[in-house]
Amino acid sequence: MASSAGTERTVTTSSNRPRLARPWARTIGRLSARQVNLLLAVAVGGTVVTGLTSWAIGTGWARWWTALHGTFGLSLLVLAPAKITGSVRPGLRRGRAGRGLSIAFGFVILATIALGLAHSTGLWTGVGYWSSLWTHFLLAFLSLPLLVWHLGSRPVRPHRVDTDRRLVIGGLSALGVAAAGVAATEGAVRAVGLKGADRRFTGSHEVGSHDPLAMPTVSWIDDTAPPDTDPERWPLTVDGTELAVARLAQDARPLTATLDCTGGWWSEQDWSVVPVAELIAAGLLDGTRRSFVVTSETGYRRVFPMADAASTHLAVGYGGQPLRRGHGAPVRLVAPARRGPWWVKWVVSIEATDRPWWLQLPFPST
Ligand SMILES: Nc1nc2c(c(=O)[nH]1)N[C@H]1C(S)=C(S)[C@@H](COP(=O)(O)O)O[C@H]1N2
Ligand SMILES: [Mo]
Repeated sequence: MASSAGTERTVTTSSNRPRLARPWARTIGRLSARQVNLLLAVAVGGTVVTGLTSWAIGTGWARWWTALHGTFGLSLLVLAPAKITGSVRPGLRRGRAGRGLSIAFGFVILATIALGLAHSTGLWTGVGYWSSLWTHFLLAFLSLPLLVWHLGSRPVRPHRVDTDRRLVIGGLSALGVAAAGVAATEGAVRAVGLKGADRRFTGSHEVGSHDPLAMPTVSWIDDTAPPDTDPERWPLTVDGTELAVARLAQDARPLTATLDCTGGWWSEQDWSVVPVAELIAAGLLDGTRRSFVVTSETGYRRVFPMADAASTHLAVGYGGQPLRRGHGAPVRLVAPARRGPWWVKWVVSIEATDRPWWLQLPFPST
């Protein structure tokens, strides 16, 4: 405890640094090193929860989760100076074991935040597969084992004295400053007319709308297009009954819908579709069951609540042309209210099931 009081003083009265002028900085400066760590832990947890949620949501609510995610993320930056004076510098001076890895951990976090800002402002959206948002996610994912190691190598038991008024006020100040930072960044992006200005409510950038050739093709982790996509011989079944792609193509009608990839881009196309509900009406799919599961030729699959039958579609083309292989030819899913991972490509089967849709990984594992 004595050491934390000492480090706390370092922050506010260190002679060779100007006194922190703004009140919010003072409330953060008054925190002990242990309290800064506690707030950082809360902020990291907040970024993970809000980040994954904003990713999973395909509706207007995503906007709030994205804003909250930015706020938690920036609060890490707001707390960073206090972290550096309170524990990084003293730790380095003492020559703590494993400090190399700790420094690397710090840089991974900073790079993650930088990529998040690059994506949201549109200053840099990445190169092909390595979109700034996807790289942001990969680094965040990489930082989690580093975080576990970092915490494990510095075991500190929480003390009740840490949770006082200063902690609450300091934490709220950090979040408040971060929220103002998010709002200011958004405002600046709009004022300057950066690419980030026309992002969708999910935070994604527009790419190749109404131009199928310009729309990216994206596979989740390691899935790749099946070698043979001959529509004549495509083995599509609905509840076990074969359904010819030609028949789908005959019944298809236009639907304008937006594919919004979790990699950070969206694209609107005029799809040619048959709603899953129509398969129920035709007596092919058992609509009385709880859910339906859509499986790709590659084994990739998603379970949908049966209530989604009207808003989920089998697509055979876009922009008046058949689908390209990379875009899921000859049959893919179009699920306008859901994010990219639900738009199963190379669909070979749709089956009714009583398995609840929420009993699956939130994101596909392959
Ligand atoms: N079989 C299969 N379907 C898939 C995927 C995949 O990896 N395998 N990726 C999903 C993701 S994450 C997105 S964003 C869209 C991308 O569709 P596109 O390649 O036509 O742009 O397909 C979805 N459907
Ligand atoms: Mo995606």
